[in-house]
Amino acid sequence: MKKSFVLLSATIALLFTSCSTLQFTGSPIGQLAVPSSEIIDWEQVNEWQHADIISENFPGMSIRKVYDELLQDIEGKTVVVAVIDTGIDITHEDLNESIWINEDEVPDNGIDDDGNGYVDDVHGWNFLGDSTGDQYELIRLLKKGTDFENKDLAIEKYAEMISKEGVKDSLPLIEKNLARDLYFYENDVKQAKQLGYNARTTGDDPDDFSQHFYGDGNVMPKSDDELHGTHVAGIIAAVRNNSLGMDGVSSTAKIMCLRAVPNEGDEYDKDVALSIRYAADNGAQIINMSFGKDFSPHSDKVREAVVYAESKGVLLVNAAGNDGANIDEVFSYPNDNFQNEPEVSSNFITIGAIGPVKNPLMIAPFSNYGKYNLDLFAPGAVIYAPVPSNQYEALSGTSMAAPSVSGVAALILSYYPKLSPKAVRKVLMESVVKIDYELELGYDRLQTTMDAISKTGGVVNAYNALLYASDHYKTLRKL
Ligand SMILES: [Ca+2]
Ligand SMILES: [Ca+2]
Ligand SMILES: [Ca+2]
Ligand SMILES: [Ca+2]
Repeated sequence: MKKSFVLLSATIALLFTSCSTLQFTGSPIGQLAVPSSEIIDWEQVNEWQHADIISENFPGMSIRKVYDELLQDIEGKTVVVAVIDTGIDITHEDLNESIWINEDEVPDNGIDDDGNGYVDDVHGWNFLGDSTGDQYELIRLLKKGTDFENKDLAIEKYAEMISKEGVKDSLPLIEKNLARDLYFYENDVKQAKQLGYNARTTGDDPDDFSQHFYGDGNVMPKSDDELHGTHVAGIIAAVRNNSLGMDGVSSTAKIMCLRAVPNEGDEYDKDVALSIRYAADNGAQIINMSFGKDFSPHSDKVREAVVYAESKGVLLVNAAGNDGANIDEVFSYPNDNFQNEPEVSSNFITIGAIGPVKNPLMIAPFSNYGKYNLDLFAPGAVIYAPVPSNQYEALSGTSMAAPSVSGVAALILSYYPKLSPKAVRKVLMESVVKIDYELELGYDRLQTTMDAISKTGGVVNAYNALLYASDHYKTLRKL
């Protein structure tokens, strides 16, 4: 039995090297038509995202099936995945081997050896400097006192934020306080909501996009609770089969670290746009973007960066957000379109979250959704992955669903490295496992179907994706 396995993989490897296009054979996984009534075995929940959606009791991405039945010992090419996020613990025991190294940059010599404008950028770049957190964009906008689109909505959202803390002033009074750049209850609300709080330490003007070079090359987290980026990176690329922690989806991904998302509060459009451009200019093939916000004063600049990344052959994987909202109605940024206008590019894919159940509660109640703006779903609730200081935690969010898809995209590019981002997006979308039974949506548990609230009506599936890429390779190469 063992011998035949070895022989088989040797044959496939030969095929791979001789005609350079790997061919996979297998039967694609069909739709999931009936909800399961089986009880979840919570002992088995760690790495449920790797389970086979049909033969196992969790609606995973069939990653184990891929490694067992398709890949075996076939080595894939390295794929660079940029993670735009909080800091990443590049010393983590289960992640350090998977961190991208800029070979042309000599560390810590104060010189921009590769001439890309960033000094000592060995593992990526930190656009936030020493800052540990920031305000929400709506507060930054309100503080400026100028009129902007959706100002009324911003004041309403601010009122919502502070009333959660027990402050219930009228909207006109709130607006009056905002206009004076102070708020009486400032000390009662969280730091990130305070009007006077200015966390930016990089010395640049965040509205001046001509200033590119600020921050530093230290991509590590700045506080103990800054764990988001490490977790996201681990879902994609935690070292496989090393008896530590968990397995990432991809065994060949190298993580380029771009620290641009404050641990609290909202990211700046400029840091996001420059991170996308840095990734595109320095060899990333995929960018994971597990962040988002309701107000984006320079969303045009971010979309320009998305289009630039497309020209450089980079796929962008975007988390849909955790407000349980329809993002076709309540717009969320970044996005590949402005307020439901046509998409500006073909390299952007937006991901919602499912939890570890194959019943009507499969869609995570916090997940945003939208027939136009949400492309597909992926495992994103109770995801066990690395956090700083060699620890591991189970976290939930569309932030965990996006890197699940980035990992699958890395698998595809690892074996089909010549595919364009448009082609990889097509593979991911055409190869979903459709969920074809009634589901409950949000905390109100409204009846819906996955098809009604997303473009594909399905969940990402790595096994189907590799078979699809194999079967349609010639057509895909033309995209
Ligand atoms: Ca450099
Ligand atoms: Ca250097
Ligand atoms: Ca591991
Ligand atoms: Ca879109």
